[in-house]
Amino acid sequence: MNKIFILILASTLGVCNVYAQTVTSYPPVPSKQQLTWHQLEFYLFVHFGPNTFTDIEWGHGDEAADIFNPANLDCRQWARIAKQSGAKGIIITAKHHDGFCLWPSKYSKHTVRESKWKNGKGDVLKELSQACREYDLKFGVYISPWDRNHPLYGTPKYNEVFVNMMKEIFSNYGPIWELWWDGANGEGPNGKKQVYDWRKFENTVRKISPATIVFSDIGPHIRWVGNEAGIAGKTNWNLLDTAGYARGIGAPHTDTLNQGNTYGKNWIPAECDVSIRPGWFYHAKENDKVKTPDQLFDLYLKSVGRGANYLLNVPPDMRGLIHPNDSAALVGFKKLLDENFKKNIVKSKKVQILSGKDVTHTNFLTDQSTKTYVELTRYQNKSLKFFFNEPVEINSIVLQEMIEFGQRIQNFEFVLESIEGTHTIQGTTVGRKRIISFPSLKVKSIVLRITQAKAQPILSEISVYRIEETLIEK
Ligand code: FUL
Repeated sequence: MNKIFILILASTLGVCNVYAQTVTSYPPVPSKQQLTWHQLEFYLFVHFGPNTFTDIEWGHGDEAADIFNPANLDCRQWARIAKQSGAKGIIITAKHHDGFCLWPSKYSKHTVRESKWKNGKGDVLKELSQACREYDLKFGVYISPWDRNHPLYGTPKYNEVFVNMMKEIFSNYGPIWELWWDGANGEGPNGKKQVYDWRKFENTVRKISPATIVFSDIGPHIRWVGNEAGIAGKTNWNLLDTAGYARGIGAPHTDTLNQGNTYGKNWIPAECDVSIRPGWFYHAKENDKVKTPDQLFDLYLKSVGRGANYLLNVPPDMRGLIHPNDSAALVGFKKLLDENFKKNIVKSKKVQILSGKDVTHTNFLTDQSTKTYVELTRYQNKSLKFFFNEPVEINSIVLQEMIEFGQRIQNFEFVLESIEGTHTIQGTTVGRKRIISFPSLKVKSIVLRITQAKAQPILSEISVYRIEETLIEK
């Protein structure tokens, strides 16, 4: 039964007063690939390369390739840990700013082939792409356009080199799920800056791998969140205006990247990149500075809980393995997610839709299916209510908007009736997921009102939890 039919049937039976036939998209809307991307929520970033061995963050490109020599590299260990932590994929620095290629590229002389590792016969992209396939993880690559090693950098010919490298990667290790174009752009070995041919880069990807999601500061498919702390705006539109900006040489203000544009012309959602350690690459001196499971959970609330995706960097050490401190933190984080979001207090519970004196009911918002939804026509006159016979203790409410029809909600409010009195909590955007957490209250009822929207709001789910009090958003 398709969802339109379910809704028509429901309204015919008087189960709820929603009218599926009025549902029209409010553009811009996400593409099919972007929708799938939204559903992934959380995945790992892996920064690995010569910097791992030189103990610095930005290699100069003149380091001897020999330095790259992980004694026990095991991409299956990375994949296993990613899987255990609930991550849905891995994006690796195939080439960072030092230009060193983690695959034996024909278009560079600074690669794994020139290193001591496996006598120059190793290929990290091959091993990781295979491990991801084995563990059912998406595989993505970061390829830095900035290259501090390549002799052609700073000349038009480098654009060809970059295109050829992408072609190599797509054809030898694909499918590539996400491609990460970093924004840093400095001088090459000859002191020159590159004028990138972004149009050509983009056309190449579109032609050879149209399903790949492309990240850069301003998209085309996914945008940078404007900070490297993993935090999306409390107001977070999946929309961005990019006219007048050029990739690599100009982007909207970081606040705009953080919050999006309310009436932005393009669907370009935010991805929150952040490292589990202070640096992006492994440094032994940071072994005791790994984020705790609680901190990782807080970042989940501030990224996924604000409608963005969470890209968490976990850098392997000089052996080529994820350090036990990092894997312990990841496992702890997964445990917190599982335990705290296990019991949805309103699962399958009927929601009352109040409109003047009319009261109808729906369970589409609590059926744990993002396929059923409720459109609130004339939303200004409506509120949604959960009533509890016995007061229940809660401190988190999760809202989900049906983003395939466009992001619509601008402001909402919860009125919580507790034994101590009435508490009002206000919020702005919802998007794919919005988690609101607050100090615990024993509530008799929860009322939700959408106070401002760009078009009739369409909700797909509401869930309610009591998470550990120490975990509510800091
Ligand atoms: C930045 C880079 O300069 C850092 O080294 C790191 O790769 C980070 C994710 O992006 O622009």
